[in-house]
Amino acid sequence: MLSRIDLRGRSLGTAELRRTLPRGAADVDSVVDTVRPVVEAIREHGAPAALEYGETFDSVRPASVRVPAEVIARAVDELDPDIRAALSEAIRRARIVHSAQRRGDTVTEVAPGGFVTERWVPVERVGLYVPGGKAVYPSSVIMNVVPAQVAGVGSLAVASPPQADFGGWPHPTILAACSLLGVEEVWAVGGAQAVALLAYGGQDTDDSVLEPVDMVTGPGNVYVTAAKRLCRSVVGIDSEAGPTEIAILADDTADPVHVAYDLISQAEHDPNAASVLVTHSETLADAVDREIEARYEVTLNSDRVREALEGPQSGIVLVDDIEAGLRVVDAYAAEHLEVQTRDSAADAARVRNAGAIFVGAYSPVPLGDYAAGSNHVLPTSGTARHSSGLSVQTFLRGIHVVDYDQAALKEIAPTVVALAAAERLPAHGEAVRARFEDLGTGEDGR
Ligand code: HSO
Ligand code: ZN
Repeated sequence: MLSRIDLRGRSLGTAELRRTLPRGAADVDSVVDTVRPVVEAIREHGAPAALEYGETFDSVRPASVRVPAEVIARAVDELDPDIRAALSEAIRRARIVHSAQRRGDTVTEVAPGGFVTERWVPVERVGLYVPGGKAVYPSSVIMNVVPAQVAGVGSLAVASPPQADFGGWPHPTILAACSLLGVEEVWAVGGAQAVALLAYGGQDTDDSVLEPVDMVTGPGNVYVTAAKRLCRSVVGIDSEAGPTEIAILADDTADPVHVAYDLISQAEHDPNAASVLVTHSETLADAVDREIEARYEVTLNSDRVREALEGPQSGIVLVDDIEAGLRVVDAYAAEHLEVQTRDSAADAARVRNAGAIFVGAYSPVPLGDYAAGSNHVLPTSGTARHSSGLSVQTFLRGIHVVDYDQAALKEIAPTVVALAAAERLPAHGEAVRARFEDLGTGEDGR
C-alpha cells in the first residue's frame, strides 16, 4: 500500500503544502567529505589514481582508461539489431526536437548607432558521465549528446564505469550508443573519479591524454553528484540530480492499470525514487493500490519498486477537486508530471511547475524516457520551480557584444556619468568623458 495523505477539506499555504507532500532527499552533504580526497587525488595524479580507486571501490581495472577504438567498433558490430534500430529511432526523434531549439543570434539597435548583439556560443568541450550501476542507460547517452551536438559543442568525451563482466570496459550498449552518435572518445572510469578526471584532465597509463572539459553533464549516484559539486569551481555542471520522480494528476476517467504501471515504471529506477498520485477520486486511489499490489510479485525489479513505492517519498494525495490537485502538483514541482484527467490538455496547460508534462492516456513517462524526442534529463527535488531540463540551451553561452559608434556613445554619456557618480565610481564616468572634449566636467557630467 502506498501511504495516503488526505488533504480534503484543508487549504494549506505553499510552505505547509511543501512540508506535507512526500519527498525524498539525496543526502549529498553527508558524502562530500568522503569524496573530497578522491577529487584531490585525481587532480594531483590523474588517470593512475582513477584506476586505483576503481580497483578499490569496484574491483575492476581496465587495461587503459581510454577505451580503444576496436572495442567500440566491436560493441556496434555485436549490438542486437532491434536495439540498434530502437537507438537510431530515438536519436532521430531527439535530433528533430533539439534542432528546433537552436537559437539564432539577436542583433538589437538600442539607439541610432548603438548595437547590442546576443551571440550564442557553444561550450567548447563537454564531458558526459554515463552511470553503469543498477541500470545501464544508453538512452541517457542520447539525451546528453544530442543537445550538445546540436548546440555545436566541438569536443565530447564520455566516461562510464568499467564493468568486470565486459572485459573491464564500459557496458557495450553504452559504447555502441556513443558510436551511433559519432562520439569516439570514451573513457572507462566511473564514480567520483570520472567527474574529477573529466574536470582536471590527466595522462592515461599509455600515451593518451584526457584533456580537461569545460562542462560535465549526466546523471549519477550521490558520490557522482558530490564530485560535481566539488568540481564546480573548475567546470560547469548541468544540475545536481536527485532520484527520479513521477507525479500523476488523475481523476476517475484515468485507467488504474495505466496509472499503476506508470508509477511502477519510475519506481524501478531506484529504491529512493518517488511516485506520487494526486487525485480527488478515492475509487481510483483504491484501484491503483490494488493494481500495484498485484504487480509487486511479477515485476522484474520488484525489490526496488516496493521500497520506492512504500517509502516516505511516495504516496497518494487525496484532494477535493482538480483545482486543489493543480495547487498540489505546482507545489510539488515534479520531475515528470502526467495529467490523466477528463480534459487533460486543458488541465496540463494550467500547470506551472514540472520538469516535463505528459498529457493524457497515451503519453506515459517511459515514452519521454526513450523516444518522444523530448529530453529525459529533467530537474528533480522541486527544482523544476526554477530550472529546466537539459536542452541545446544548456550547452550555449549568450555573449553580449556591445558595439556603439561615437555619436551613440556621446548621446548616452551623461547617463553613464550620472550613474557612475551615484555609485561613487567617478573613474567609470571619466572613461566615457575622456572621449569627448566638449562634454562638461561637472560631477553629473553636464
Ligand atoms: N526516467 C529517467 C530516465 C530514464 N528512464 C532512462 C529509463 N532510462 C529520468 O528521467
Ligand atoms: Zn525512467
